[in-house]
Amino acid sequence: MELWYTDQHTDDVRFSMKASVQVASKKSAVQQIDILDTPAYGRVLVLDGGLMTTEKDEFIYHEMITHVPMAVNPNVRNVLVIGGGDGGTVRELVKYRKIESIDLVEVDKDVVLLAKKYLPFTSSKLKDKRVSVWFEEGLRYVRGKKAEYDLIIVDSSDPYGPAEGLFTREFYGTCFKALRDDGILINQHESPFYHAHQRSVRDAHRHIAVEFPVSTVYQCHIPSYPSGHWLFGFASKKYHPIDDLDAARWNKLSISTRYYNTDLHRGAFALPNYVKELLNQ
Ligand code: SPD
Repeated sequence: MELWYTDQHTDDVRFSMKASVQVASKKSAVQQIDILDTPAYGRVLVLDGGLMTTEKDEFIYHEMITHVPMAVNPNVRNVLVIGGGDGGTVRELVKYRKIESIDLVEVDKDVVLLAKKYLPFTSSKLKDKRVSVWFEEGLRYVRGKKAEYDLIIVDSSDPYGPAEGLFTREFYGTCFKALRDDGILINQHESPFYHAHQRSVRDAHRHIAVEFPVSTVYQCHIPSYPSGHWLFGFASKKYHPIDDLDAARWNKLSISTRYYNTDLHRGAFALPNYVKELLNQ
């Protein structure tokens, strides 16, 4: 008998991958966590039935959420990652010697524990001495922080269930206060493609644009995510994502990446018309 995992992308669209074995299954205090081995996508992490990350294409997501802001602001020293308990974003951040501290705030301790055990490459740098892991709700953690961070990365799950509060105007306002004067906020911004997700994309963009003087989105292709067309939000108090990109300086760092490069950085901000219309509605 064959085992298949299906991610429900919309009421009318499903995405299935064959699985060879269910490696872990746990009902945590926050959500149902499953880890499966699949021939096509390697080991995959599933939260409450929804696909979060796969060994095959996680590099695209984690490189794009990290290196875009790091190539724009050379002075990043203190970083806050909200969500991201699998460790993929931290793995990319620790490539920068200038970063002094990374606070990872993950609501579900079991995600971190299971990632350490079953996703060894993705979670490999959670033990870096610059990393502190806090098990708390992101919104609660960031409330009351004032000008502490140069970069906040919101590496959340989808905008319902445990991550709902991370797509609200209140949350973006607290992030603005927690950032220094040249701070950057990056958030995973969902897919603009299916009608079912467009409202959350538009609302998130609208809420962020109220708080930050610079606010736009950039895109990449993540095959295992709904429609494959994925957006990230780039919001900043000062830096423009392309005008302030210093490609020569970033390339001199010789950071090894499989997806991100500085040509792609510029191109990622060139948006299809349907996305521009969605954001401007
Ligand atoms: N629909 C899937 C969206 C998941 C975004 N977050 C993934 C977390 C990987 N660190």
